Amino acid sequence: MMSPHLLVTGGAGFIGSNFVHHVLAHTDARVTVLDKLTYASSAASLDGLPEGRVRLVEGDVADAALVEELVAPLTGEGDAIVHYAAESHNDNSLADPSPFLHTNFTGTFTLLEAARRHGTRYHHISTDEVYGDLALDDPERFTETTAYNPSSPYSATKAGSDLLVRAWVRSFGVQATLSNCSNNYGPRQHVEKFIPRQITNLIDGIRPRLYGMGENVRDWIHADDHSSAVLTILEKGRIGETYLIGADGEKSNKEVVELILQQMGREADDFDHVTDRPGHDLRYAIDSTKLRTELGWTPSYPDFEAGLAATVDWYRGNEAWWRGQKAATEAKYAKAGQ
Ligand code: NAD
Ligand code: TDX
Repeated sequence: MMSPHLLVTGGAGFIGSNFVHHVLAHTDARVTVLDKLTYASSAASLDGLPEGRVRLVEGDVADAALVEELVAPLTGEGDAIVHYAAESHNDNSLADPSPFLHTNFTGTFTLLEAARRHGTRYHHISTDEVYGDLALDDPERFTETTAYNPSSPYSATKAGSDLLVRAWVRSFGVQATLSNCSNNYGPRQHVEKFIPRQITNLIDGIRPRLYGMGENVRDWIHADDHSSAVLTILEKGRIGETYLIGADGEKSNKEVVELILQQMGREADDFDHVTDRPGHDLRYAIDSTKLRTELGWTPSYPDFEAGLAATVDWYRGNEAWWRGQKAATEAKYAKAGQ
């Protein structure tokens, strides 16, 4: 029997590349990565993978002819599309929403149409941001039945793409599953994102930047745990179902900055408050009971502080990976007073 063949979109980005590493280490699947190689990508994130089992195709998920060419051969047992590609940064979506509509919405539509034509198994990667935000003292967390209520252009386009998937399952019988995950951290995350920005700022002697008062809460999960959850859903998930992925990692932004400062040998109050993000979601929190009880998944990084320390070490040891993106990223933030 041929080994399964996965088409991983966005596989040169932070979480997609983590998934490619995970799949190659834990299965015998072959992987084709479809990635536009935008500013957020790094082909170097795919370095060191076994020759002959992974192929990188540079292209756009909204390019119907290219998508057709890549999806048509996925006819074997276990073959699937795993759709990570997206414009992923909220701050960018506030500056210019247009690429978010193109990639997140039209790109998903293009992949779904190909999956429909060929009967291809499809897994859709999404975010907890589609549910909007929670009050700090809300005892409830997000579940699979929480109503959609996105706040930013980014989360609105992700919500729209999720709804397309649900409609294509119901109306056309597309063999799809969905997952909505909380905030990821770990190696190879772009320096525009919160944790790598603060770590690399400190390496450069710049004080960390907290939006507003820093009270906003994010529910952190290591990217490796996100990947193991997605593989579990691909292997055991029920078609048409949504699974929430989270590792009980709620922390305020201020707590995270204080931890990074401590781990990097600085005073815990050595940070600055800067202009808040417009429409800034207050709190995200995931209840992942369904994934754990139905599919038997558990996270391997229950200790956020240990995972964060390993992430700090990774950025210290891999400056060549991020240095090229740092100045332009900070110049963009400086314009926004952040
Ligand atoms: P990222 O920005 O690091 O990577 C996105 C990748 O998609 C890049 O390699 C980019 O080149 C590629 N891409 C962008 N537009 C494309 C297009 N039109 N065609 C083909 N490729 C294109 O993002 P990430 O943080 O790795 O997020 C990956 C997925 O996970 C996204 O769908 C995001 O919504 C979801 N997600 C992210 C988080 C998080 O904390 N980062 C949490 C939950 C869900
Ligand atoms: O310099 C900063 N200071 C700061 O206080 C930056 C860059 C961010 N923040 C805050 C904003 C958020 O409350 O930190 C928190 C995390 O910010 P981001 O890293 O931009 O992530 P977030 O907006 O929460 O979205 C992330 O998680 C969900 C991903 O970027 C999304 O792709 C994913 O869907």
